[in-house]
Amino acid sequence: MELKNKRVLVVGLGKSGIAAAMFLRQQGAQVTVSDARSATALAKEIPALLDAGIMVEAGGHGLLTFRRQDLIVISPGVPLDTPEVKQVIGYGMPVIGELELASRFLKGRIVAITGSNGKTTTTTLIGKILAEAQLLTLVGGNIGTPVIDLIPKSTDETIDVLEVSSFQLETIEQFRPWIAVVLNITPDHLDRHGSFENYAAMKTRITELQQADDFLILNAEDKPTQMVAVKTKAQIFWFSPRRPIKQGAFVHGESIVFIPREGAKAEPIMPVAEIPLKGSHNVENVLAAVCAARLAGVPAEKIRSAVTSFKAVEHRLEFVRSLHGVEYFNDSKATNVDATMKAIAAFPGGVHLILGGKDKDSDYTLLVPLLRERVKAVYTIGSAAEKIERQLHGVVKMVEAGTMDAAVREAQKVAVAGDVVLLAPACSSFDQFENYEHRGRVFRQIVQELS
Ligand code: UMA
Repeated sequence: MELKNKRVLVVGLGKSGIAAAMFLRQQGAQVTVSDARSATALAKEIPALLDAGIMVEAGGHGLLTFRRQDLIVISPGVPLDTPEVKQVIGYGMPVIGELELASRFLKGRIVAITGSNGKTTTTTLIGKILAEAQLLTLVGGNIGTPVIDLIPKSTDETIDVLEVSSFQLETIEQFRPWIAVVLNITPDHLDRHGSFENYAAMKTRITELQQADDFLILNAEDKPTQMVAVKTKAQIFWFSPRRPIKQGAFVHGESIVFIPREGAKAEPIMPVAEIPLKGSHNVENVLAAVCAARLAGVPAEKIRSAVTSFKAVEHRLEFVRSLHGVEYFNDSKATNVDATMKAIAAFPGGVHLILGGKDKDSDYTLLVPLLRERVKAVYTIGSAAEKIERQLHGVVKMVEAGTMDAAVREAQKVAVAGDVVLLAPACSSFDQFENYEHRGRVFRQIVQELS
């Protein structure tokens, strides 16, 4: 991809946009960035960009700025139906995302992980297993490090383990993973994708350019994920915690086993009891990681030692503290209903659940059976509170807490020894926090300060 002297517009000045703009500039492009936020809000970011010779448009996107370009690179958080983006696509202007741009320059083999839930845990775990097996491993993507930032470290020998979101997959053109993983597809981001079908179609794009010498790892227990199998040319490896698989990883008795090809003997990998993470969904994440690691050539004993020493990733069912016999867990990354269901299901009962934030067109009634079975009270926060209260009225005790601080304190008042206070909000965070990490940190701090 020749970028020298090309006029390139980067839309969105978050992590991806800044990384893309700087990279494009280094490649000799004439770069402009455009962001909806005001110059005041971007005061921290703008000076470094100007110093690098990058032009900045703040406080909104100007159609003229968009029309003057040779290429547009959009951040994952910018929808394709943003009016200016839509218009230039209509004129035939090339529009790609940061993932696509990065993948044109990234060296090494790509392991890409997508799914509605479990992406970050599985990405981190695969990265850890490969690194501990002495493979040159880079980890990035939706997990927090823009893929572009991996380019300087990537070589023909590296394995680039990338968490990829539906937002990033929406704008790929040539992105072709050597190993692709689809963990599950459950409703999420419906406000952006319009329907579950559109969202599932975006996730399916992960395998669009895979060929017969690539691998696709799929969840045999998740119907929408099974549909991805129809769309691939890659060799499929399945995983299941419930039943035997002909080619892939599954739980056999008390152990995880792997079958490298149909008809081959099952290789024992590790006892399920040695997985140090809470929740049955994490067994699925480990099974997916086992498939990826075996396909990358990592022997069973190395996988076992890396998994057994793995610690829960921050904000994913992260244990915060125990106070007067009440345990506090931070699952701020539970930004959709399915993730919240998995979080509740990780506990036998006595749950005080903090729910709410920015609604994503979600159906909270899906929580009803688990709320009845395991939850003592729900504490609502954020702008989705009213909808949640309406949908869950009469199901379980509801406390309109409003803020995180009030929610934690109200829960502390009534929780008794053996109970769990769980932040698993089923919503995005952007109404009250910068992002889910910020929300998780605020929760953790409030909990640490309880006496
Ligand atoms: N913006 C505009 N115009 C718009 C919309 C947004 O200018 O129409 C601007 C905002 O004002 C802001 C910037 O775009 O300045 C934000 O861009 P962004 O939302 O793409 O955020 P980044 O900081 O670049 O972070 C992105 C991912 N964010 C999203 O997909 C929303 C991060 O995933 C990712 O870690 C990062 O790139 C590095 O790859 C976060 C996420 O929430 C964790 N992902 C979703 C999820 O996991 O569910 C998909």
